[in-house]
Amino acid sequence: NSYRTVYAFAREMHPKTVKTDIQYGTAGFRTKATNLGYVMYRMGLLAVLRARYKRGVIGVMITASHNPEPDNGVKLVDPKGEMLDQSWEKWATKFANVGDDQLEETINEIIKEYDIPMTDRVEIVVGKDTRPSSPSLAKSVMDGVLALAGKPIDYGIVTTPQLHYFVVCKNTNRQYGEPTEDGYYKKLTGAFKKLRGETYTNGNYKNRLLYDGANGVGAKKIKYFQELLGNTLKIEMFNDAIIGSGKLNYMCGADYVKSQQKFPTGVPVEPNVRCCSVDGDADRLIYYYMDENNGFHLMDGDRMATLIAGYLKEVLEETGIDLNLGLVQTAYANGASTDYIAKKLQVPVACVSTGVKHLHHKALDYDIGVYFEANGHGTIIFSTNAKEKLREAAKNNTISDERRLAAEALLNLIDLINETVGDAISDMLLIETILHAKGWDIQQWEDAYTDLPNRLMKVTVQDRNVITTTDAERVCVTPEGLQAEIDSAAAKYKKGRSFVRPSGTEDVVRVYAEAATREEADELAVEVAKKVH
Ligand code: 16G
Ligand code: ZN
Repeated sequence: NSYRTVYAFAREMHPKTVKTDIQYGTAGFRTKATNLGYVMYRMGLLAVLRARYKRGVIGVMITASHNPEPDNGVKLVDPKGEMLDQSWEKWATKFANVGDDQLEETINEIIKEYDIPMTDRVEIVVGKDTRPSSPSLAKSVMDGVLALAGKPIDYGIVTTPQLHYFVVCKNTNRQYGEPTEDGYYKKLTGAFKKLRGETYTNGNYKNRLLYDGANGVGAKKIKYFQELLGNTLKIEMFNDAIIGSGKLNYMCGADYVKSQQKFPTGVPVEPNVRCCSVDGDADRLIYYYMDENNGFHLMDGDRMATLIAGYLKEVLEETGIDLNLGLVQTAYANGASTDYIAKKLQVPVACVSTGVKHLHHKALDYDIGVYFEANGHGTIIFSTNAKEKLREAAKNNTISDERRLAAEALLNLIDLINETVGDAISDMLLIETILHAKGWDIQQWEDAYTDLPNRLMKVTVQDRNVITTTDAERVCVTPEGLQAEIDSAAAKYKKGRSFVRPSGTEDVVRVYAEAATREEADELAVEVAKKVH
């Protein structure tokens, strides 16, 4: 076998311009957009190989999420809608870093290792965010797909979760939904309207929400929801600057609000009014409000997780069906949220390493698996067993109306949820549904528990990989002795907890600390950061 065209294309149109190696990290490749042309071409090649190996449709998403506008990135989506399997990440890294003249050889190597049939005419779905660099990078991906005789399907500008949804629709023969933007909007808004019923407000819940689109794709796509939902939910959108303005994620968006713990620019401050922000590819969501004293209140991924898990538990009990429900968090979850979930809600909690793929994987262990990172990325997945039992119950005339209706409500919730990956807009509709059902305003939601003050710091070291961890990143293994020092530092503070881990996306070590007071959390973080140096 020879893949001459692959080399010719590479040499003439997508030559490798960067000498230093890059690594397929937690969320794929991510760097300055100007350094990514050849990487995209090669990911097009790899997508075709993966699709032929899996005998399914593979997705390629071009985005750098919450990062600044001049950055870009790429991630591959597997047939079930999950992130590229970890066992292939090394191939992605290899494909990105070999010389142009080694591409043929590398392709032959992977074909041989996996015995990949090279005849199938596979489809590769390609999506991109609103970055000015994205169109030309998408073209590079599609050139790679064509070089190996795959069929690229260009979805244009879409959110990351929309792309995951298209991949799953195509691979399940449309059982999951229609693989079109329209199909996606209709599925979500249809379920939302059924759940809301005839009364748009309820108790303290008002159907008005301020929405920060981060000047990105989340702003473009919310318009379809505004139109389809009308007065059911009045979404007032802000931060929809034109493409190329440089304002993407700038002082707004979910990452800014969560990490700066600040109200975004561009959204009017109205005391006690519910607001939310999405990030640059609309897979993260954060809620917040400003009180009448200009105090800022943040409702992060942990808050959403607890609200959702608590509500699902209630509805599940009403159905009378025995299904196991669990919640998955990371070490960054606020200790107060973990306490509340485990002790008050009595829902089992698991802790895994940072990164969506780890959370998603663990959530598959439950019939109903809720997962959220504190940064606002999360979703809920339902097992086939859960879906079957709920469908049976919804049709069963021998059980009480209450039980039947509860099963129906859960089925509608499943339709509202994007099970493939965290989806800011779908999560937002879910939160709105729950607050509406409970008749709660945002303050009542906040009343569940009080966050422990916490502090996140970055430390730059010569080699961040000297730090290794275990037990879902909560325990530091090397350098030897560091964990003991962290333990003794944390023990000095009331409710003190701290951990360190090498970042998967930046060349830094991250330090997290929480304690009973703001001052103590800050002190603990600084103390641990000094030990890392
Ligand atoms: C990536 C992850 C995100 C994680 C973050 C941590 C995906 C799709 N995204 O953005 O889940 O929270 O990395 O970054 O997995 P860090 O390793 O630099 O702290
Ligand atoms: Zn994102």
